[in-house]
Amino acid sequence: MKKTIQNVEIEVSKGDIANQPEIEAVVNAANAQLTTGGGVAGAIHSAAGPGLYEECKPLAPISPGEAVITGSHKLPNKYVIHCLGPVYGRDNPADKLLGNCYKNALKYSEDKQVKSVAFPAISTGVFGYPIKEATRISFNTILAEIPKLKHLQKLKFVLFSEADLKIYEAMLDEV
Ligand code: AR6
Repeated sequence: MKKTIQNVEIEVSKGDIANQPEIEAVVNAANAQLTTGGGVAGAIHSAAGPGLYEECKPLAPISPGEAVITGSHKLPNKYVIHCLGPVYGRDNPADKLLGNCYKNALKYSEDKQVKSVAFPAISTGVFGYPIKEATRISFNTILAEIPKLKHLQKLKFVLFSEADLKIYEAMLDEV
């Protein structure tokens, strides 16, 4: 499902964030040490190869809400933007910290004049953020940021399950 908002095409689709060849920058749901792990980070690091962690190492640790940008190594993209989402119930205020992830990721993409970016549902896996609430925060943040971006033409949300996709589709339908 797609919708154009202020000249940026917003797409929600089901898939693997590590397999988005048409996208210039993919976002990683990282851990503080920027090491590989499970979920999104595991998929991104194993597709990118060990060079990604070598590049990440000197940039760690990062705090909840922060982002860093690296090359993509063996991934089919140009950049990886690593965001540390809040652990739900531990890192507060969770809504602000999660919003900061999207905001900082878009700031880095704008700095690099990125035209297309793909986000996973940050914090909604191992970090336990309830998906509906996280979806609302991601949309509110990107809608507030889009008017400030000169280069972005496409923003894609890549969801891993049919259930998560339905929640994102309902949200995109509303905006
Ligand atoms: N592509 C797109 N979405 C995915 C993929 C994939 N390949 N794999 C999982 N998801 P998570 P977090 C979905 O746990 O909650 C890692 O171990 C998943 O279903 O990857 O921010 C890190 O090292 C969920 O909806 O990220 C950290 O320690 C969403 O992506 C920690 O997990 C996020 O799940 C980060 O936890």
